[in-house]
Amino acid sequence: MLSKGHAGPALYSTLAIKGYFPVEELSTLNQNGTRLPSHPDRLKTRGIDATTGSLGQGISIAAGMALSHKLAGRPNRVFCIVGDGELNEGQCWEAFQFIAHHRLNNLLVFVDWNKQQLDGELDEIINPFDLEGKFHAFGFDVHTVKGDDIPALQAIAKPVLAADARPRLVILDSIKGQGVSYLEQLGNSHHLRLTEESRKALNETIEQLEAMHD
Ligand SMILES: Cc1ncc(C[n+]2csc(CCOP(=O)(O)OP(=O)(O)O)c2C)c(N)n1
Ligand SMILES: [Mg+2]
Repeated sequence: MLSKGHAGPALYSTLAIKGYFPVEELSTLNQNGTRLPSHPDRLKTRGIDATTGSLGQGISIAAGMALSHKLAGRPNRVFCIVGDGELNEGQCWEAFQFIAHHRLNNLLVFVDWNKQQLDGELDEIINPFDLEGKFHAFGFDVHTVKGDDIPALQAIAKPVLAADARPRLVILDSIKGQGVSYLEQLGNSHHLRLTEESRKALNETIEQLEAMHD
């Protein structure tokens, strides 16, 4: 569940690699008639469980799914990614309280703590203060890891928790645009205007990545 629905393209790439649709279809992103609109739409795309993009709603849907699995005695697990700017939505905190209250430990929440949101630094817009402390106070078993530390993430995500365990939440200490030095260095890369300079920098990164995977 991608609660920060504006990151749809990242989810589409993963779904394509997993075989939900052809990789070639990724280039239709946002075009008229595409099955891949910038924000996920469950009626358009195979593998998308919920329509998201209105921030705060995805985590609430994830909580409902997890409760439904639990009530029905199903072993299914739910994974949900929430943005750190998304946490400005009060709805998120209602959902977190609900998740903790119902011990929905079949739901694993990831917070993409990239310290930035749409139009600037988190601290300048609405300071989230001590995220770890807040989630702990809300009843979660909180883990903070580097966003690209795959072995650490697997170690946290794989184990199925005991029925009475506190729900688990992972704060991903991440960098917006990570892996693309041009984007990492931009103050705000939420929207990107394609100029000669940015096009050149992005093409160079794509070539480097392609060379790495050849
Ligand atoms: C309810 C709602 N309010 C505002 C927006 C506009 N909006 C889209 S992305 C975004 C920033 C979200 O920040 P964050 O979750 O940190 O995502 P990041 O920029 O790090 O990808 C905002 C405010 C929205 N999509 N939904
Ligand atoms: Mg952010």
